[in-house]
Parts: sequence; C-alpha cells; structure tokens
Amino acid sequence: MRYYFLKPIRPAQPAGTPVLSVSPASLTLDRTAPGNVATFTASLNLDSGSAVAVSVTSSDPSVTVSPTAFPLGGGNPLTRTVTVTGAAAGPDAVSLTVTAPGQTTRIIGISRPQVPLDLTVTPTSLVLDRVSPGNVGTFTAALNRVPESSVSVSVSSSDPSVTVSPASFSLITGNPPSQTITLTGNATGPSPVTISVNPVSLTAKTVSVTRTAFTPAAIPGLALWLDANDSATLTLDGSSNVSQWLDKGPNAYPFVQISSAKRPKYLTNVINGLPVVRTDSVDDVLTAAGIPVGNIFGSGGTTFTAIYFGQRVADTGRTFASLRMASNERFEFDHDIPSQSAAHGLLQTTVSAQFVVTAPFVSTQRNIVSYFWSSGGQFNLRRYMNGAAIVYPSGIVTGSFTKPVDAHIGEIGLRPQAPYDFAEVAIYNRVLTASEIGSIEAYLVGKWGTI
Ligand SMILES: [Ca+2]
Repeated sequence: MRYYFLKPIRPAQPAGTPVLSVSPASLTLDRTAPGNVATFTASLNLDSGSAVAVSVTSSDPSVTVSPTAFPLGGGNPLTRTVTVTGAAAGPDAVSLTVTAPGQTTRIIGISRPQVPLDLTVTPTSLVLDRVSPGNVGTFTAALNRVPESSVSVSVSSSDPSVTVSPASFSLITGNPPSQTITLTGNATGPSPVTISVNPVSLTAKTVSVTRTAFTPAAIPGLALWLDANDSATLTLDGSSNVSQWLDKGPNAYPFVQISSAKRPKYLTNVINGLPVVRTDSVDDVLTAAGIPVGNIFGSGGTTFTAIYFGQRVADTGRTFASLRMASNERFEFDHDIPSQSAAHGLLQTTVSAQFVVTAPFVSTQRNIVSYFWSSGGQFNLRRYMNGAAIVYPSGIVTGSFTKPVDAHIGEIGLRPQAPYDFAEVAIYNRVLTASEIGSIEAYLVGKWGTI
C-alpha cells in the first residue's frame, strides 16, 4: 500500500512569479565603528525574465542604506547585498522597509542599543626580564568603538623599576582607536609590578608584569661566576676553610686549594647578613688552573669584563685576585694601600701596560669593582664606592692573552696581598655595555646591600 501526502497549498499566485525575500529579518547595529555597519540580502527565488525594482527605505535618518534601489532578475543578479550604516545618534529601534511592485513588503527590524564606551588592555599580563633584550615588552590599550570625543588616557607603574611609554595619550583616531604602550624593566625592583591604565571617565584597567629573577648568567658572555651566598658551591674542611669554590659559569670550573694553610675562611653573616670567603694577607688563594684563554677572554684574547663585590678587610696588601697566564701575561685586581701611590689593575700582556690612578680608597669599604679590557680601544677601570662611580683615567693598550689562564681568588705572592671578603664575582669574555654593567651592579647591591 502506498501513502500519499498532501502538498501544502501554494499561495494564490501564478507559477513562475518571483518572490522577494530578505535575510536576516532583524539586525543589531552599534552606534559607532566598527559595529555600526551591517548587511542584509534581498533575493528573488527565480528569474521571470524581467527585472524587479526593489527599494529600501529607513524609518529614521540615523540609519542609512546603500544602495537604496536596485533591480533583481531580468539579467541582473537574483541576490543583492545591502549595506546598513548607523550613526551615533537616533532612536533605539529603527526599521527598514523593502518594497517592490507586486511583492509583499518586507520589514527588517534594527535594534540600536547604546554600547557603553570601554577600554580594554591586551595582554593583561606579561613577563619582563631584567636585562636587554628581554626587558622590553608591549601591550595595547584599545577602545571598543569610536568615541564621540577624544578619550585621554594616563598610564602609571606601581614601581619605578618598570617604566611606561607613552605615559599619557589620547584615543580618537582609528577604527576603533588603540595605542601600543612600551614597558621597559631595569635590573632592580619587585615582582609583580602593576601597570594602571586610566582612561578619563572610563573604567581603569591593569596589566600585571611579572619580573624574572636576575642572575649574572642573564647577560651573554659569562665566563666565571662565584657566589659566596650559594653554599652548594662551597666545600669546607674541618676548620670551616674553603677547599673548593665551584664556579657557577658555563664551564663550572672548581677554584681549589690543596694546602690547608692556604685555604680562605668561610664566614657567615658578614655582609648584609650573608656569608663571605675571606682571604688572609699571607698566602690564601683559590685557583682554577689551566682555563683555555678563549673561555675567559673574547676576540682572540683581547677583551673581558670583571665585576667583584666584596670588602677589603685591612690595609695590609694590594692585590686581591688575578687572571694570570705567564709572568708577562697577567691581569691583577688591586685594592691599594692608601698611603701608597695607588695603582689599580696591573695589566701585562705581550705589550705591558700599567694604569696608575690617584683615587682614594676607603679601608673596609664595601666595593663593586668593575674592570673592562678591550685591547686596542679605550681601557677603563671603574670602581663604585658609596654608590658613586669613579671612572679612572683611560688609555690605549694593545696585545692579547695567548696562554691558558690560571684564575686566582687571593694572590700567589707576586705583589703584597690584601685580606679581602669575597662576596660575588662575575667575569665576562667581552666588554659589557654600561647598561649591562648597571644591571649587574644593581643586582649586587640589591643582594649584598648598599655599598
Ligand atoms: Ca693562610
């Protein structure tokens, strides 16, 4: 048995007569860009061979359409897209009327809600290193739509260690308007830091900035790194003297002393509550022997930077550390006896040079001591005392280090030895930039206390 279903009864119009339809039947249209533009389509279901003239009118001039009149069929496309644009003003409800001769009038309802102006920030959190290049980041502040008038925005940081640029701006240009803000972090400061974005008359937004911890390894070219506050790197004998201090640099060189009489002391709670390695004025020295010259010096044995944080214990000697190869190739780090003619940093390479300076040295003062060497270029010795940089006279030296290096903490008898509290040492195979030096010094001061 077969069943037949009744077909719906068609509207009373002749077969072959086109029917006009619109889609969608309703729209939501913002009052400003970018959401103030929408489209609908007007279509015929078939082409009778003659054009159908379609007209579109708006119930309010705040909503305009384009085109307002067009043909469908009869050689023209059967579908036409109509663009609808809303102005900022006008009623909340507008209707479009779509008419054509012989066709049922179609109505498109347009809802025009008032969209509150709002500012958003993207992203809302980011990570900022403490040294270049990772110490710079950006976020974007954008309005959700074009504002009726310019919006003034100020940006501030909860801590001066993260700076913002620009700190103020106006949002009016763009669709919608936006502004990229650059954040720059220095070596110091807390984590996290909150960036506040404050648009006038609008809700303020924040960006949370997480600051990675700084270590000397963050700066490229680290060759040696000794840290008296890392007990895991110190091996003590039965007298709390240091038999080995392990370098935390890329090659992990052990600084060792086999003779118990020549081992420096490990003392707790000396600088800023932290421990130090103290050499005497007689014979204490730790040595990492036979380091390939390329593992300390860069550019064919002609560049390095050494930064020490510590304090001199007494005025009984001069040299406190050295990089030494042969008798005529060495770099000694001196803290001079005030009564003597001061000489900081004896450099002897294949072309010997000694740099005599006259800056006073304060006994038992905590120091950051920075040495740079760039053969054939400017040579600078620099010391920080009481937070003030002392830049020593510079000169031109040439030559290169060529042989395996013995690096010493303490001295081996060539020059009078200074008893010294070593806190932290970082040596790089290149001349660091002033910014990089500043980052390390800020890190050292933050850790070991004000100098
Ligand atoms: Ca000794």
